[in-house]
Amino acid sequence: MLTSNESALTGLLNAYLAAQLAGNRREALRLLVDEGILRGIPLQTLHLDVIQPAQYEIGRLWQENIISVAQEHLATAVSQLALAHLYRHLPRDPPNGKVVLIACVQGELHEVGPRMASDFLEMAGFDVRFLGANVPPEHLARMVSEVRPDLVALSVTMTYHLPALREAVAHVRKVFPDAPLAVGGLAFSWAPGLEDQLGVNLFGKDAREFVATACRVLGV
Ligand code: B12
Repeated sequence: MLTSNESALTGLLNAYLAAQLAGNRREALRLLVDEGILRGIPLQTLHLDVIQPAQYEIGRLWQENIISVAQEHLATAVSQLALAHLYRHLPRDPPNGKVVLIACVQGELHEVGPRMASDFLEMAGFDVRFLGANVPPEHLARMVSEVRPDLVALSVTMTYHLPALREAVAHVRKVFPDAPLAVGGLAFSWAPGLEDQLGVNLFGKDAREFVATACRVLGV
């Protein structure tokens, strides 16, 4: 039996998904703001219980050939706009003085997850440098040596990008041997335990767990 909150959220998720599939950006934003923020739904809930599952559902529809690649692109563009819009409204804890540099490994194009993770880290007071998709390891390392972040976080969705993750880790360790490293993204849910083989720490399965682990590990 769903509680009224759960069924309101399910309704919002379905309406958001419909707006995405129709490519209706105004309606998607209206739903998140008028039916979400203005009704007191926390931003974190809109991210993790509306936008993220909607993106996963888009993936399922695409995999099953119910929607085309073009429709997936249209839908993802709606979520990118939604994240940009919600960014202005993020409640932020006071700065905690810790810098996190977060990037997708080379070849990895799935950037919505680490982008959402960046927003969650900012809400918790971290100073975040988000590099987005497909970051070549040598350029990642160069920025790491310039910025000297408190945490380097790498996102991997496709398991075939795990060699690129190894490369990225090796490059970062060359310039900053003690850099704390966080890894995450769907690749790890498809290959559990992999982080141990890579000698890196997994920081959680979603943005909320990531923030909790980052706070614990960095003593915030
Ligand atoms: C949008 C999308 C794309 C877009 C990405 C656009 C963009 N700008 O990001 C494009 C079109 C580029 C794309 C391409 C491909 N995709 Co794609 N894509 C998706 C889709 C539908 C949504 C991804 C998304 O937005 N997720 C929402 C975010 C919020 O969730 P998330 O990424 O899991 O992130 C959360 C956590 O994982 C975690 N997290 C993420 N990063 C990190 C990092 C750290 C350190 C930590 C601690 C946590 C963490 O926190 C995040 C927030 O809570 C997924 C479906 C799915 N199930 O994810 C398929 C999916 C991932 N794609 C898939 C495939 C197959 C591909 C392609 C190979 C397709 C092709 N034949 O070309 C290519 C590969 C591209 C590449 N080189 O990387 C498959 C993968 C299947 C598999 N088992 O391997 C999926 C699952 C679709 C499906 N069901 O078949 N894709």
